Order: sequence, then structure tokens, then C-alpha cells
Amino acid sequence: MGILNVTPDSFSDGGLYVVTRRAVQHGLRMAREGADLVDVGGESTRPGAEPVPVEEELSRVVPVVRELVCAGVPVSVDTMHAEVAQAAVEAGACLVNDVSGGLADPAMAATVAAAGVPYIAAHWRAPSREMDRHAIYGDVVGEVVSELLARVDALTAAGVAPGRIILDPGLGFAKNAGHDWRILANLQALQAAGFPVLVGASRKRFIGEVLSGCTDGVSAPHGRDVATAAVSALAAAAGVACVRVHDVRSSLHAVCMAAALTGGGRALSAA
Ligand code: PMM
Repeated sequence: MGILNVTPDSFSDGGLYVVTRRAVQHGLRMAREGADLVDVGGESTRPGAEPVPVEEELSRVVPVVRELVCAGVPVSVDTMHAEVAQAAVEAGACLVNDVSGGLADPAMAATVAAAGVPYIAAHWRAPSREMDRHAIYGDVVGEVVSELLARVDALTAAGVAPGRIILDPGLGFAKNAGHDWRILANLQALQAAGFPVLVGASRKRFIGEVLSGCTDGVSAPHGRDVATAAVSALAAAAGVACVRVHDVRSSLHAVCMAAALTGGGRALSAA
């Protein structure tokens, strides 16, 4: 899954793709590079980010979704708002990616159920501006799994088909670097729930912290793609269904190596 943030303030690519034309070009490029999905988001979820009015999010996201879908690109929408999810699906998005797992907007579950599209539910505890205060766990792996399973119960009770749910541990969301690494080292605990798992590690702080001992500037978000690809390979080897990344080519190559190693090899056919 290639990341397309149509935002002025995302932590690593904020401001790069606010113009629809440039955003669409970048989405097309990621699809050519081999992304199976392009994930279009119009609201930054970096720690401390302020919420965006729904009208603004709609105006950022919907034209980009529409154009990419017209060009034949499979598109997911990264939103916590049911209204945006609904409009994006009407514009052709085939999947809803909600970092709040339905907690931010009580209307999300019913909207996704009615739309009948796959839904990524990420582990989330609080809005971006206050999430760091909620990074308190006794057993981070166990708590993330049980809180996600509570979301599954709520989603299925609202009519979302279990077969359409994908779970995501929400790396960096109300978690510090130690929590993120512990989750990555124990992905099988989440996979044991029986749902496909997505991992969104790309360029995140926990990667930068490991690189901070390097002397060549690789701990800045843009310097983290090689390390991200390594994490993608580790996640793929652990059996995750999807990785969400900024740099598609490096992670695709890494995932192909993991697949070759574990016997599920797919030859690279993308550019
Ligand atoms: N992370 C971000 C945004 N959307 N969606 C899912 N499912 N999982 C994530 O980990 C995730 C996400 C924040 O990163 P970005 O600003 O680079 O998009």
C-alpha cells in the first residue's frame, strides 16, 4: 500500500502533494512501481496534529480518489470520518482505512457496513493532539490485541462482515518506540485472532530512534526508507498481509525477498 498524504502537515511528506495534479501524479507513480493500493488521506495523524474540518478533508481527498480510480488505480481512503469514507467510496475507493478503528466517529461502522467494502481497523486510543499521553501499558501486546478485538466486536455488531476486517496494531499511535518494537516482535499474537494484518511502520519515529546513532542524517524521516524496507521484509516474513509505505519500490523489493525466503515468492513484474 503506497501512502498519498494530501495534507500540508504530515510528518514526512506534508505539503508535497496538496495540489491535486501533483498528488495524482504521485499516486500513478506508486501504482507503476507496484503498489497494490494507493492510500489517499487528507488529515495528518502525526502526534500533536490538529483536526481538519470535514469539508476541507473532503475537498482534499475526493478529487484525488476520483482521478486515480478513473486511471484504473485501486484506491483506499485513510480517514477517521464516516462522511469522508462514504464520499470516497462513492468516488470509487475500494477500501476504508481508519486509524481509529471506528472510535473517532460513531457513524463509521454503520457506514462501512452499508458500503460493503473492506475496512482496516487500527489500534488507537486518543486523537493525535493527546495520543502520546495514552502510551501507557502493562502488557502492550496483550492490550493492543484485546482492544482491537473489542473493536471487532463493535464493528461486527454494527453489521461489518468479519471477512472484510483487516487489523493494524497502529504503530506510533499512543505508543513509544519500545512499544512499537515489542509489537513488531510479537505480530503472531495479533495474527492469531484470524484476521489479515497490516503494518504501517514507514519512516516512523521508532525507526528514526534506532538510526539516530548513524552519522549520515538517515534519522530524518526521508532517510528512513532503507530501514523501512527492512521492517517491511521482517513484517512480510512474519506473515502480514500488507505494509503501508511511502517508498513503494524499496519495500516491494524487500517484501519479494521475504516471500522468496518463506516460499510464497512472487516475481517482480512492476517497473
Ligand atoms: N499511520 C499513519 C497514517 N495512516 N493507517 C494505517 N492503517 N496504519 C498506520 O500505521 C498509519 C495509517 C501515519 O503515518 P503517515 O503520516 O506517514 O501517513
